[in-house]
Amino acid sequence: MTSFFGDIQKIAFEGVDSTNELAFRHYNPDEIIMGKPMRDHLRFSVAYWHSFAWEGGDPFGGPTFDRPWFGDEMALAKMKADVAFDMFKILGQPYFCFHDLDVRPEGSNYAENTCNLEEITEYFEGKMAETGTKLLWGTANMFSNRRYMSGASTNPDPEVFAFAAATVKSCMDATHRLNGENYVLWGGREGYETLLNTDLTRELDNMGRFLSMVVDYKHKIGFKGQILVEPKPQEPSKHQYDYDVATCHGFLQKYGLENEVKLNLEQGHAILAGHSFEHEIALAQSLGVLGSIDMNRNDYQSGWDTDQFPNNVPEVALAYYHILKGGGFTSGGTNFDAKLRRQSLDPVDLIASHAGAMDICARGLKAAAAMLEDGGLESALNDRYAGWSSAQTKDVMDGATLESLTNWVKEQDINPAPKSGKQERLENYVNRFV
Ligand code: XLS
Ligand code: NI
Ligand code: NI
Repeated sequence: MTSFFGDIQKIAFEGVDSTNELAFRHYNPDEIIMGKPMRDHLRFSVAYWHSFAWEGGDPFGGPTFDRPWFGDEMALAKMKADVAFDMFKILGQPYFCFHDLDVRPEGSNYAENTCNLEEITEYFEGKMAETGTKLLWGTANMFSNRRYMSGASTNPDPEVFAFAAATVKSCMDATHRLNGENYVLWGGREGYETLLNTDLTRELDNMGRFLSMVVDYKHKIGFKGQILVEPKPQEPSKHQYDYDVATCHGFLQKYGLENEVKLNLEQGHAILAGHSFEHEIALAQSLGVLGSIDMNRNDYQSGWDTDQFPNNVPEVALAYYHILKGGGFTSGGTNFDAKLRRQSLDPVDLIASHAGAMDICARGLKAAAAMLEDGGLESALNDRYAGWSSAQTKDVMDGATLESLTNWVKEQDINPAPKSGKQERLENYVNRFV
């Protein structure tokens, strides 16, 4: 262990009555929920970028964090990895996620970038073997460097498209080598600032072509992980092509990728798109493209993607309700795409924020499982749609036409009576569990 976290010990489950700030009150990894340990339902992951690469800057001020590994040398990248894996040991979460840029020094060209990434990948291999921490997903940062200011796969310059392709190849190779369970593409600058300079049709076609190449390469190297695209409506681009679940699904269908690519859904992105998180999860579930989640929350007043740690149990409970209802994660998990506030300077803040978030998710999961086991929401849903299950309705609807239904309405003198949607009663029901 490095000395960064001082004498902080591995976080233990102490039960709901514990007043220890650094203990789990709800996350009991071995506890069986609906036939499976909590650990395997939640599949927690730490995001390398927010916890170890982000320096605490905002649009009005520079770094606030003072971390001994900030800098551009390989030795510092390794120190950062040492501290990261120390934190993974303390938290005991099974997974982590990274972008190439989070983990390796930026080189002066593609060859140096790749060489640096390979060196760190090898270093990670040792650390992962030693700690048992696994890789939920890897990804390429194709939005920070100025070469990507007009997009990566949607850049008007084919040389940038090629550079991005080569970069994704190197990150897929690293992810494959580390047995990553998914590979993510978030299109930070795959969008536009103004239509005055944007050929939208060409950009979308290029994005489709790029993603097809990613899928082809996955099969070529025998990478068994799931390819995921992460929807977000805007920020940094004014308008991003991967707007939300519905938009991404339409895009995947248009380019024939709907059976190859799933989605990584982020709480804050759902809110930015004007949806609730459970809406995005339920829709992805329904379209067969739910892959994984980035768990966080936005500030409810500012309207920015503030990537705060989750702390709203009812919201988290409904998210897991839909995940569990759909059978739970397969390759996906709960990645904390969340960062400290820039005033939270201390090493212990990094630990407490994650431990608290893990506890919130565990509470949400337990509430979700209790609701599913109780079956109240399911039976209310079945009642509401019961008309569609009757033998008579099935007969009438089978091959129905506007004329046949008109005849039915006339012959039976159909005169429907409105029924209550019971929203408040259902909300009260949910509140019994959260
Ligand atoms: C940014 C995204 C990013 C992705 C990975 O808003 O959430 O962090 O998850 O590139
Ligand atoms: Ni985000
Ligand atoms: Ni994200």
